[in-house]
Amino acid sequence: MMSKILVTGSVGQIGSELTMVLRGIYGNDNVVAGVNRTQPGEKLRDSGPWEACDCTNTDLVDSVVKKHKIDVIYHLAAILSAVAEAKPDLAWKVNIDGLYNVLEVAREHGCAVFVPSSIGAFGPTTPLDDTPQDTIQRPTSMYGVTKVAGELLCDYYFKRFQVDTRGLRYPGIISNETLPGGGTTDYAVEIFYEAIKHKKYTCPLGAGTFLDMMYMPDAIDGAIKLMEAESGKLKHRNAFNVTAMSFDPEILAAEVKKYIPEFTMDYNVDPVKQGIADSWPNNMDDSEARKQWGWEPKYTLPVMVKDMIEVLSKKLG
Ligand code: NAD
Ligand code: AKB
Repeated sequence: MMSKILVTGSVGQIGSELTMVLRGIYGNDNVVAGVNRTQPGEKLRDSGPWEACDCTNTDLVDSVVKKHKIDVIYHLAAILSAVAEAKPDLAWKVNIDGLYNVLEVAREHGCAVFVPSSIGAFGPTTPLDDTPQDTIQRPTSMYGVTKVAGELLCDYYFKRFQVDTRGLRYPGIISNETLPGGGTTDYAVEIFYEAIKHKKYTCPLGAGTFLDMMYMPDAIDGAIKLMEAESGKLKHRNAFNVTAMSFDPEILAAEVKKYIPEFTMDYNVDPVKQGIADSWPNNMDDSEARKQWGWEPKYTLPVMVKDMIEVLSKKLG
């Protein structure tokens, strides 16, 4: 049976690309782009259906799911870590109340739900190297609090109501279509725009800050592969550690310099972002995702950097 899919937060960094890939696979008319206040861009608007879908409004989510007979929801609407620290009330409303509403609608209409978690679901007492799939999760950021609660809520809806919830703990996602939405790992995208436009970048995270990262095509493949995986094979559902590379700003800058030799980087450390980054894993162990549903990222750091420079150089003229 062909899936009818709703993507919430579809104009965001991940949604803007995931929606288009889903349309390519499942058919344009079968993938509804859910938007909040921002109007969808031309690509999303002209290639398939779109609907206003503020996840804090249960009736609205319910009416979109009913109208389009949705059976799979990719729930991407969220407030990211740096914005969540500045606006904890909004983060709670969107990341917790919004998720609860989506799960309730999914329960009512029998939808499967993909919900991204994050490296932000870990905290300073987590083992930060080779972070295991099952380990201490005591995050100290508002974003992290909502991500752990979200993982647990999704597990609960599966156990209690058999809602087919699945999720990935994404690391920082690097992409060239839509700018990131206010996270701690945004520097790893911004550096490319600044290097190409101005040949210099001021980094808000200090040298030596190692974090897991991933290129967008792998992030999209992972989400779809997990949603297509045979349910019986999944021992964990919410949420799988997944990573593709780990680096600090110095290593990334050195890689960028290979293409733009005159590029220079200095630092102006943002204490909020640095505090969050220091509490997140340096590199996660994603062997459970590899074992249970065949996770296998394709992009290494050098391949990702080459592609980012090529694509953005064309895009930015
Ligand atoms: P983003 O900030 O780029 O996009 C989120 C979208 O949600 C935005 O378009 C925003 O307008 C929308 N939104 C906000 N409030 C809403 C509401 N009330 N109703 C409906 N939509 C609303 O975020 P993203 O990077 O695309 O992230 C998608 C998901 O992946 C989030 O759950 C995020 O926590 C997770 N994630 C992202 C990254 C990353 O590096 N991008 C890493 C780990 C996890
Ligand atoms: C953020 O930095 O908030 C996100 C994430 C890793 O969850 N990019």
